[in-house]
Amino acid sequence: MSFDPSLEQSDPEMSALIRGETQRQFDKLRMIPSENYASRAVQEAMGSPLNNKYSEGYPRKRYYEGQQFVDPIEEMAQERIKSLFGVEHANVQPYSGSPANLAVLFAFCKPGDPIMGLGLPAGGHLTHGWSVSITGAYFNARAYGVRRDDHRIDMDEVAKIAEEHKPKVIFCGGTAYPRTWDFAAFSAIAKNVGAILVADIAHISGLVAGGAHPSPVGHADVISSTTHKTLRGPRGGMIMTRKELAPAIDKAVFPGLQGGPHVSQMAALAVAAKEANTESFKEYAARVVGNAKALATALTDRGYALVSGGTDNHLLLIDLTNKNVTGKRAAKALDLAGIELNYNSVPFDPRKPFDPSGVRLGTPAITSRGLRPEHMGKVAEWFDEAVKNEGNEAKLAAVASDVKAFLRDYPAPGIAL
Ligand code: DSN
Repeated sequence: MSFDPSLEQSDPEMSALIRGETQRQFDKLRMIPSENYASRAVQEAMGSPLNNKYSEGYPRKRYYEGQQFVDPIEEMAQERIKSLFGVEHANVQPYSGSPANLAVLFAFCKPGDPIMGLGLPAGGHLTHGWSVSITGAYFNARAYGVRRDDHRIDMDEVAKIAEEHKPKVIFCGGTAYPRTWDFAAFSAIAKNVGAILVADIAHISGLVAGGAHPSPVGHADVISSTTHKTLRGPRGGMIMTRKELAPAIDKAVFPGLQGGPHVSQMAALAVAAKEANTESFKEYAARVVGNAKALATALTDRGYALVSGGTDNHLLLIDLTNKNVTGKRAAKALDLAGIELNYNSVPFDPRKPFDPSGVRLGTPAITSRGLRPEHMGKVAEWFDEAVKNEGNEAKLAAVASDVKAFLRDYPAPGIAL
């Protein structure tokens, strides 16, 4: 063995697991709406000796020496994110979306302060004040929901709760809301009650960057996000804001919540932001939405009940009650059939979250492989075959083999086999 063996030489067991996962990502229709394929360039930036460096502080104000290359790396990530989204300030240090949201709360609230967010069962995120999260345990959170008839956020209800609860922070954004966010309406409500409006665009940041979803810039006081979903960057988080709120955000991230930033993650984010600031990324973002809409139509034609009746963005939420299968059983059957998604609660779900009525799926990853709206009829057909044949392992394996054969012609970014 050489002084510095490869992973394959040093740890063949782990190497085999990583190879297996890489092949799995190539062979399947990956339709978890929060997942994607990061490019080879993004992955190269993540897997480098940047991993070895500690850099507490911010560029030009560090607590450790040896920042000759790290400072320009972080500055490059900040500048590229600012230019991509058109914001005054970007903090690129949050380890992911959950710490980003906790940092925002730490910046503007004291423990016990009132906050508001979309409830988890209606498609919100845990970190917007749901009871089992630290954000629900340490703050006095109230949730708004969606209407029973059309599954859209009822802005009158948001305004009413805001007036009663007087939140310091209002979150908008979610993980299973298939419709456009009305950032201007949220901003008016937040201003009326003196709240900080936080737009968590984790799911849609690539769509916002690519112009396929309205931007919260100019409406939200703070914008939080992950960087690995539709944006196709590294696993990570970021917070964008105006100049006057920047010191509070920066102080809350470091030293408030985190120690040394992950330098590889910041470098990879800079690479992803460069990739996203292109015409081809704009086309990608538009195609993500076009594919989701085409898939929604194809599934509706096959009798599937889409929450809210369709989608405006990258994701679909399906209530499977009329198909006599639970979300969990369907998700497991679909996985065996080569279609990877997740079971998910639907609004007003009578079932428990661990075995809910719905499934959630989306088009960011399959669009990264070059699938187009004309392919969505086929995807819906495979989806339907899998759901109808839940429990029939031979049939599900046959679908998986068709899916795998089809995908051979569609290269996956960042995957070399
Ligand atoms: N896990 C993410 C999602 O799937 O939406 C949210 O944090």
